[in-house]
Formats: sequence, C-alpha cells, structure tokens
Amino acid sequence: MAEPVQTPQSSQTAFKPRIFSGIQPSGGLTLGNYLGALKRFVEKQNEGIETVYCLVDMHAITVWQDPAKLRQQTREAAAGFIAAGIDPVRSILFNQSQVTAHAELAWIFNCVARMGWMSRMTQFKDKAGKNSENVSLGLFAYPALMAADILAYKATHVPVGEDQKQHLELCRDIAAKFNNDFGVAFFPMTEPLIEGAATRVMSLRDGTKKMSKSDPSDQSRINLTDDADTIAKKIRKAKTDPEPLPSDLEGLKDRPEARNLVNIYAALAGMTAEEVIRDHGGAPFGSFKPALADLAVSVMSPITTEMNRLMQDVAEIDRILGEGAARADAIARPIVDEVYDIVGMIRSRVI
Ligand code: AQP
Repeated sequence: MAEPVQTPQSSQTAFKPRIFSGIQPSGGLTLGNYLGALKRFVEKQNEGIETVYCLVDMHAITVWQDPAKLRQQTREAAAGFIAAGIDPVRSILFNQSQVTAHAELAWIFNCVARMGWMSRMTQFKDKAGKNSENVSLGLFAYPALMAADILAYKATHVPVGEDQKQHLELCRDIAAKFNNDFGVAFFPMTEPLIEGAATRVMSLRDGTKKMSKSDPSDQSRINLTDDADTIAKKIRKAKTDPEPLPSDLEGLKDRPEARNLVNIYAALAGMTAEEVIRDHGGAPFGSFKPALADLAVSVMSPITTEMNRLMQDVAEIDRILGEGAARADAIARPIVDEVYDIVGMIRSRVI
C-alpha cells in the first residue's frame, strides 16, 4: 500500500455534476420509495442535470429472491420509474447486473473498506437482527457495492431517503481512503440529497418503523400497484391516536403516527408540514384521513394505471433497460479501467 496522501480539497471542483441513485427490486415499490426517492429522481431529471438511475438487482439478492419474482419485480419497478416521470431518453435507466462495472468496482472496494466500518451499519444490524451468523456475506458487504454503484459514475450527488444517510457517509469514507491510499484525487466526495417533507415515510401500522417493501404486513404500506380502493382503505385503517390534529407542529412531537400522516399529506400535496397543520389543525382523523386518501389516490392512481399499461409490453421494458445499460456502461467502463490501472493491475488482453 502506498503512503497515505491527503486528497486536495480543490479536486472537488473538477467533477462534473452527475446524479446517481437506485432502488432495489426486492418487492413492489412503496409510497416510501416514491416520496423519498422516485419523486425526487424525477425532479432532478427535470432540472436538467445528468441523471443515472438503476434497479439494483444485485443488492436485492443479498436476501433470498425467487428468480421469477425478481424478474417480474425488476420490470415492474422499471415501469414504475417511467410511469412516475423518468424519461429513459433524458435519464439513463437500467438494471445493475447488466453493467459489470458495478460488481468489479465493488470487489476493489471490498478490499478498501474495513470490517469495522461495515459492522457499524445500522441497516445491516436491523436486517440481520439476531441472525447475523446466518445472513449472506453480500448483506454485510452491501455498502461497498452501493459505493461502487455511485462511484463507477463518479456521481457527485445521490438523492436518497433518510435511511441511506449512513451508507452515503461510508461511500465517502471509501472514496477518501482509495484516494489517500493511491495518492490520487480520482473519486469525488459524493453528497447525499435528503430533502423534502417525506425523507422518512413510516409504516401505517407503527409510526416508529420505516415503511418498507419487505414488511410482512401489506397493511403497513401503500404499494405503487395498489388500486384506488385499496389505497383509501389502507389510509382509513392507518393506526392513529384518538386526538384531533394539533394546531402547531410542536403538537406532533410525541405523536409518530399523526406526524407521519401529516408528512405524507405534505409530500403528496407539495406543501410543508406547517402548511398542512395551518389548513387541517384541529381536524379529527375522521375528516383528515378521507382528505389524505383522496389526495393519495389522485397522485398515485395515474401512476398505477400507466405502470399497468407499460407492463403489457415487457419486451419494450427489457429493450429500455438494455439500452440504458449500454449507455451506463459507456460511462462506467473507462472509470473502472482506470481504477484497475491505479491499483496496479495489468490490462493487456486484446479484444
Ligand atoms: N419509508 C421510506 N421513506 C423514505 N424513503 C424511503 N426509501 C425507502 N423506504 C423509504 C428510499 O427509497 C430508496 C430505495 O430504497 P431501497 O429499495 O434500495 O432500499 P430500502 O431503503 O431498504 O427500502 P425498503 O423499501 O425498506 O426495501 P427493503 O424492504 O427491501 O429493505 C432509497 O433512497 C431509500 O432511502
């Protein structure tokens, strides 16, 4: 290993702005994925920044996935991205396993990252629970693959939900250690973009738990595939306390379920939580829930309808993913080849 060399701070200015983010096709997409990530992906695309979006199927298999379901979920997620407003011409949209640079760079990063860093990851601890001896090695190394996803594109910004903040910090640690170990200013210090009213959408059954596609209870989440009736029913049945909504934000402090519904309303309506309280403060859930259900249906139903239409033509979805993968590869391949060179690997094969 070379002597550690400090990366010049000024190197940050040399990186072209590029957004990368991904979602696991480990189940159907949820309202949490939509508000915390997908909606923001669309906004970034529409701001005209270069955007690279990925269905991270290799992350998905860190826990068991039925092969047929994984294929279906990957296509459905791609349809969800497009239905929500991702334009596969303006953005690059693909599934991770079609671009081998991700796995290649992940191996290099497995050799850069330290075991101690990985064992501090709260997502690993949450997912492994008491079963940490029995989970896959891939689940433990997940953040190194995530760093590779981002840095294979030298992405400068990553829109994510609050739960991914720690992984983004680890991505910066990996980039800094690589730069220091090899005495280069090769990788950027990627910034997370955690913005908006719904950076952490909570379960509809428990306001202290994140809404998650892998939660065993379907009632805990709104799926992008849920029809209008199901969405309305799930919101009506969402757990709440018996009090009406408070007249200021302070009053939501110890009321996780009420706060969650207010934040969901705010994110769906493009308002702040303060504005929602200004309009609905004092309202009982008997009237706030139907208003929220109507709003959720009006935002989500057109996406669901378009997603179902797109799913009628899976060959077209596969074509879009293949084309996106070729465009992604054109960016990532030269970056990963340069990494091999920096690390000292001979690249003499004639192609
Ligand atoms: N509840 C949430 N609120 C806000 N943002 C969320 N995200 C996920 N859940 C919420 C954001 O969605 C992006 C993709 O996440 P992911 O699918 O890669 O993994 P995850 O965060 O582990 O999401 P899930 O739904 O909980 O998946 P499973 O159950 O498979 O682990 C990220 O930007 C994430 O922050």
